[in-house]
Amino acid sequence: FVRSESISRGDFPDGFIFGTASSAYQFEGAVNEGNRGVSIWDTFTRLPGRILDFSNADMAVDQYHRFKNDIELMKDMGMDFYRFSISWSRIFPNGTGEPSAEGINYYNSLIDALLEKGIQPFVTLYHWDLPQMLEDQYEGWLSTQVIKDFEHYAYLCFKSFGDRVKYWVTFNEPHNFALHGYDLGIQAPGRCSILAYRTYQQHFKERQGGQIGMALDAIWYEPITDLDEDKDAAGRAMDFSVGWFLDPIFFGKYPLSMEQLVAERLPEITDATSKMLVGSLDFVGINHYTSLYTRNDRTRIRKLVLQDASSDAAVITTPYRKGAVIGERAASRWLHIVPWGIRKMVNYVKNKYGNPPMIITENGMDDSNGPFITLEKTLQDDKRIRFHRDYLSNLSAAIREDNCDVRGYFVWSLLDNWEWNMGYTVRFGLYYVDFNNNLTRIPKASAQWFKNMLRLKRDMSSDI
Ligand code: PNW
Repeated sequence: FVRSESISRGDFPDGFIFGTASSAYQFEGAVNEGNRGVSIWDTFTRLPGRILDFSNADMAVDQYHRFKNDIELMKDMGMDFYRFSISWSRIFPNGTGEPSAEGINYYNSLIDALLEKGIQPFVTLYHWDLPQMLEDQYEGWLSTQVIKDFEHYAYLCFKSFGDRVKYWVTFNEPHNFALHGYDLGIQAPGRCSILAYRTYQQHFKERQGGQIGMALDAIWYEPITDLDEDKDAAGRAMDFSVGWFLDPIFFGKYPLSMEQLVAERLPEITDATSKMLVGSLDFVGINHYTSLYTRNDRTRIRKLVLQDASSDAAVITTPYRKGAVIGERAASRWLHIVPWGIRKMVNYVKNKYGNPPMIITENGMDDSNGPFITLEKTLQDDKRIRFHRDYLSNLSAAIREDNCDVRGYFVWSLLDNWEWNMGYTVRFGLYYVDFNNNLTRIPKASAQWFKNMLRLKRDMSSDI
């Protein structure tokens, strides 16, 4: 794989955008302020034993009150964009009906403060925090009723913020929240809505000129051997994660392997729906962190034992091959550092879907937060610097050598924050947050690294 000692902004095309990413529930806090309604994550975090450290995000990193300060941090690093999500329950406390002026005001202030500092907003409409009311009324995403409510909410966001927001992500990781929320039940209670895209197209596109995509969680599945059966297996693993959402949007139907293996559970795509679907995306958002080896599950052993959705594809995934691990681990068990995977990932999307515009909507790694880890060590995060240097080198090669149409890159995340089931136990930030001392933000070495790397234009790169 490619490895460059000195990667910089200059290694990317003109106009390539850099930013950091976040989500409302993980960052905002202030859950009882501003007329915000209850979301399914407020409820879920109260259930016993679901979150490793028994925490919730009532406070999180309090960005609701501190966004001006946080914008300074982005500005200081030289970031072009900020990806955040809107909390549906701030806009519609009951999920639907009358919008809340306070909620709209909050996001207006955030967006205006960003623009004032020259940072563009990149906005996710749904990052997992469904209004609780919709879950109670009709089981949320299990009901087609949610499509109308989501459209209503999306319409209001386009109308209120679309004069200033030119990039929209409809869903963050539909694959993830469908499986974890509704199949495995380990995350708060999938399906997808094209109506939001068509609504935008019909009412706002011409006037506002923005772009809409989805952000897919995309693990790269590498065949564990050269055998055809393992290559096919890796193909199925890709179908059941990325293809599940992109095939309908690009080809108007589910991947063949899904039609063959889970026909009885696939919603029907009528000709009319298929027509609505095709072309309902301006860019493909890719949340990419890691890669796994994949082999054919010849005996369908997983199906016998587990009977979960991930066994449907008849694949076995593993970070190990002949005793060697695919890449060094970050703090999270699922996150192995595999820089070449990002290059294969964007080449896969290029080859299968005709090189659509792609944006890396998340990439990053966490360090752990154990009792023996000193602050000094956490702040000197050389591992994270290597991580971004190596992933960015491979991404740059994919753009320059393989002609992949990748247009931007967002780091997960600006700050350490509340990491879902892991609570506050892992830290993904370029900035350290002191949870014991007024949520003070302290730059890690990686923040300084990004600052240098974003300053340098082509041919100015020196050793970083
Ligand atoms: C993302 N994987 O989830 C979410 O969008 C963020 O909210 C979250 O904080 C971040 O990643 C870090 O976990 C993912 O297994 C979870 O490859 C798992 C994977 C990818 C993304």
